[in-house]
Amino acid sequence: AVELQEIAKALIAGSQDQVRQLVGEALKEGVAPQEILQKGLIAGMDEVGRRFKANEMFVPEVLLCARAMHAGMDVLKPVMVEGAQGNKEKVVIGTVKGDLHDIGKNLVIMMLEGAGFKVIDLGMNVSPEKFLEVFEAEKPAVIGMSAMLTTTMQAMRDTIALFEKQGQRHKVKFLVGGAPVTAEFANKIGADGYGADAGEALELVKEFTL
Ligand code: B1M
Repeated sequence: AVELQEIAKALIAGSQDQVRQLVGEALKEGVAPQEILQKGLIAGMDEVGRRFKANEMFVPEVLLCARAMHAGMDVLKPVMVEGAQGNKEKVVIGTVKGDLHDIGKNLVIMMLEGAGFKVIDLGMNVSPEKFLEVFEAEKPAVIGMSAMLTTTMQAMRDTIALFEKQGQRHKVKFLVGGAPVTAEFANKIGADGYGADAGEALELVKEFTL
């Protein structure tokens, strides 16, 4: 049987192939995708974060780990979104300007798609102007913004301010999240909600679209 810890170890080692293979095996053995995600992939990335902070790991290695994480998520995704009824409302989501972290955002997308929401993923480094342009074209019910740096969090405020300036703010709900973001910050910048993790993000989007 695949030990979920092995998945975490393979991720820390930055081995895409091994992560892909182990996640596939765990799924075949009937381990729940949520458990593989939490105790395998996220547990591994937590350790990477610890080592990165302690200067025991550096950007090139962390990039490999991020690729391994994505490889594992790609295997889980079809299973997690299986059977979803895709008739729910539209959500536009992106990582804010200046920020190149997309793993958390992609997890939020997986949860939303799994619940049947139609997600338009703008990727990373999304400017306030881009959010507005896509909002006007797509008219989503919710806009989700992710930020992982204390410096890029401010772009969330800029985005909401731009919508206000253009008279569009009341037409959409803003959901924000990412490691440095707090409920207090979300409140301060006038967002409608803060999701501490992908599960909370889904609950809030459900509330917003009731
Ligand atoms: Co960077 N990085 N990184 N990094 N990186 C952090 C964020 C950092 C905390 C590491 C550290 O020093 N301890 C630190 C930020 C410090 C700060 O500002 N407070 C940091 C730094 C400094 C940097 C660089 C500046 C390093 C450098 O170049 N010297 C640089 C910046 C690049 C840029 O963005 N302009 C950089 C680069 C990178 C890589 C490219 C190497 C890589 C990203 C690859 C990628 O994403 N494709 C990377 C990584 C992987 C990390 C860590 C190790 C892991 C992040 C991650 O994916 N976590 C991270 C350390 C850490 O977080 N402890 C770190 C796993 C993921 C599942 O969690 O993203 O938190 P998370 O998402 C969660 C929740 O936050 C929430 O739900 C998710 C699932 O539960 N959530 C939302 C996220 N978005 C949400 C949106 C929502 C709702 C919930 O609604 C819309």
